[in-house]
Amino acid sequence: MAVQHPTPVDIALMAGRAGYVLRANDRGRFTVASPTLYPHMWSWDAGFVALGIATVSVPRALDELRTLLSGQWTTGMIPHIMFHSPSDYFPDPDRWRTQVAAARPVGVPTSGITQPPIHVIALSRILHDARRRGGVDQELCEAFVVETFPRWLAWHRYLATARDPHRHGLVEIHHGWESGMDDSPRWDSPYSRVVPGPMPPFVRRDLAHVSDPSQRPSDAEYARYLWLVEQKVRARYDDAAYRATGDFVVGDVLVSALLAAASDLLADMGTELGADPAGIEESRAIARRFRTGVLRSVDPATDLARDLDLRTGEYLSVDSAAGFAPLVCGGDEALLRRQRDLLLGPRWCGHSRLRWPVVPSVSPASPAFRERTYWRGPQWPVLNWLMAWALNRSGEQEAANALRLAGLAQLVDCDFAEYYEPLTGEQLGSKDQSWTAAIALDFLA
Ligand code: 9YW
Repeated sequence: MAVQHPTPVDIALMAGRAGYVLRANDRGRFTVASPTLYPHMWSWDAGFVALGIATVSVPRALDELRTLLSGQWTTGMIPHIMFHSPSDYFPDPDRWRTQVAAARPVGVPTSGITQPPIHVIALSRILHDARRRGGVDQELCEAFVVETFPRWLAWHRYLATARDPHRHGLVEIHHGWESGMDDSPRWDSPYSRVVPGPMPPFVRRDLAHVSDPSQRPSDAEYARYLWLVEQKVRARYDDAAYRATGDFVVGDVLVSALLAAASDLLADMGTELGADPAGIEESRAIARRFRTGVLRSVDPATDLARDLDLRTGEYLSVDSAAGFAPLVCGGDEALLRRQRDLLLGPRWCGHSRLRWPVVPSVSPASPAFRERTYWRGPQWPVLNWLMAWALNRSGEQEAANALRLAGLAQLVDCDFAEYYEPLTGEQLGSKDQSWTAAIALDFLA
């Protein structure tokens, strides 16, 4: 179906409504991921949210990142959720029990796992905006980069060391939630070896906020997720102790590609602003190692990058959008062009049954594809934004713009849903999702 480009009126309405959503989800110094389903600050959501807010207010965008950094653990880890106030979200701090961890921050309860390192990519977008505006915005942002450079480096160093002790060049995740793509078929094989043991009973709260439970992970999947939390608690959130005992240990290609791209951008910003040369060199070395790891994982038969199950030593071949990790980290021009064509072609965005030619989480041509279930097929606007950003950065402006325009057309109803049914275009999950509104603002800027 041909994409109808948004009209100037659509654009004005969308920008206004996206700004309104972010304003409504603003809790002062942080933004909730969504008003009902996710009433806290999520790590990678905060990165996207910050870059969206920056199109309206650079100081407020920097505050978002500052708040996020206030939850950083002494290991350098940025936790995947910060719980600033009580709510009925589950798993809550009582389930995470991070008080057993020596490295937790003081003052704010957090979860005990991570999410993808999008933050420095967001920061570089914010710096770009701030420089375009000049004046106080530029001064504030440049000062923020200089001040926080060591904190971002510590975050990346944590991923590069504690999460890659054997130097595979792939960041190890200890939970599917750490990938940001909770129930993706990427994790079906490693989760098949996760057998829940005795743990406290639980009541899911997420199902109360959606009309149809099939849009969310199943109860059996949820039990495995909570079992891994138990295993992390038993290891006192020590990465080596978890590695020795935990059921789920996988090298994640998309997290690794984001780490490589973010490390290069950190080094670029550090060079421009006179940061510590040793830190800049360390950042470049991290970028090189993880780019190599991602490129090494590419399956020559499909041209897609593969996660590595570190419990079995096997690469995981699944047609998920994470396979386009090399687009994100770059490093192989010929592969990049092949991935561009693959992404826009009939197995992915150009699939004839798609309502909008927007990146689906799983290829509609794959047997694993399920159009209504969370990360098993639906389109997530942030993923589309990420691929558009990656193409743009690689000099593929035409392809990037195609994703951008299709992404905007998908959002023209201004409900900013969490994810979309790719065949019908129906909104799924939460409405007024902060990161969806944020990427719309960035696409419109
Ligand atoms: C959950 C907040 C988060 C995202 C994740 C997404 C979902 C939370 O929502 O996870 O409870 O399932 O999978 O990527 O950060 O938007």
